[in-house]
Amino acid sequence: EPEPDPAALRRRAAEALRTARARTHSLTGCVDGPELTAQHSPLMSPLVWDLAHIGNQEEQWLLRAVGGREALRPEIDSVYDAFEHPRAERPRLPLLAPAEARGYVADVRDRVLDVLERVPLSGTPLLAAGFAFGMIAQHEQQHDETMLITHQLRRGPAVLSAPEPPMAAPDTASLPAEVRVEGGPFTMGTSAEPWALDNERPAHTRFVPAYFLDTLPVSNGAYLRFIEDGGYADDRWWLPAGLEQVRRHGLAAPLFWRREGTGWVRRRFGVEEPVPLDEPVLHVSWYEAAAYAAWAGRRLPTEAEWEKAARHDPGSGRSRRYPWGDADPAPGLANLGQRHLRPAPVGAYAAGASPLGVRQLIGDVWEWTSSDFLPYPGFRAFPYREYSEVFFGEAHKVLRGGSFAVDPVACRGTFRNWDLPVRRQIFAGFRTARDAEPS
Ligand code: AVJ
Ligand code: FE
Repeated sequence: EPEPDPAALRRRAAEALRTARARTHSLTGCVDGPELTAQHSPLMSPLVWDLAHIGNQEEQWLLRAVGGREALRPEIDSVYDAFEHPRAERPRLPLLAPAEARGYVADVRDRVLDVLERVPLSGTPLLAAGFAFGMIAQHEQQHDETMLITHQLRRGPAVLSAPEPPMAAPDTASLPAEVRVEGGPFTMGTSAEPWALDNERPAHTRFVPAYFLDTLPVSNGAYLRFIEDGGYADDRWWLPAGLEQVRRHGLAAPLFWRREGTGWVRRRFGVEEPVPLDEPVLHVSWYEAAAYAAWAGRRLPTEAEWEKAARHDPGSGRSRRYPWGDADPAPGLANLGQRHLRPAPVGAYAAGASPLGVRQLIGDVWEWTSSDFLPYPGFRAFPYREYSEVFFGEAHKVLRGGSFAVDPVACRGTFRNWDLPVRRQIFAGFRTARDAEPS
């Protein structure tokens, strides 16, 4: 690969920061002050906390650590430290008011753009290829997805709108339900992707036995058959902790669904609509996904199976950046970046399919995998333990592939997300798998 040209790297970093900020402004500019400081759900922060937290992370990493500049507002570090204050207590913190928070993030950004012009983009791991700038753009975009979740939980009239995603491709009904992925080694993770985060590293060889994977994400229509077959009331499909969640909260359908007459409607960003049967199912917990898979006589894919399907090219034997190859995501390839405020129907984005024909691995809905969030062999926490390392273990399950709500800068074939198995408000669905050979 040619050495990246520093001017091009600077442009790419500035563009990633600019894109993130435009998204942040649109998510915080469409509601008034009281709506920004309100807590719309105890599961979420007030939007104004996310806003200033975005600026504070940028100040700590890009102004202070990278730029070596004097701290702008050191006294607010603790208020915006996610580990010091759980989400439930954030509304009672001495938060910057909306106008102050906007001024603060703008001040930080002005100075950061000056830092970006002056620092070398090589020499240290934080500077190399502009990593710290890419990391902070990804951080802002991750909070933009979090803020979109807050908007989804918020009650009241709609304030967001976007064009509809594309329809399913015409060949959808004739696609095979599943594809066979041959057993064998593949390269998982990356050591080359310049802005890959610590948990995606390093590249290493994994052996995966042959398996079958769904061509498409599980649809609302398919999930409805599980509901109508009494799936939520049947102990056979559930892990004990999943059953406990179902019983305690009286769960009978994905979050945001409501029974109306003989059918179901769902609320999406303040608008109720009949549940679209051909859309990937969304807002199910890992337990619900696993229960559906058990009911279907299948299982969730492991994280390695998901990544092999998304990256391994059987033709060349190489692992690529995305299912369609090494090119960056584009609007015709995947539903990313909040361009649409919903997943596209299953079978859309034929051009973004993998070599084996698996569709919508990237974008639309995060996909639950069966795997715990664990470090790869050779993992090293960088640049801070609190991004990934403190979450490793059995408590968190891995999600892959990104949703319509996440920007391409924070989504790739190696990108790893994680959450608690009870989590339902995130933009998560799933697809299923099965062993190819009897074990
Ligand atoms: C990787 C999405 C689980 O939102 O908790 C944001 C990302 N880390 N600020 C989260 C993150 C620090 C993280 N997830
Ligand atoms: Fe954060």
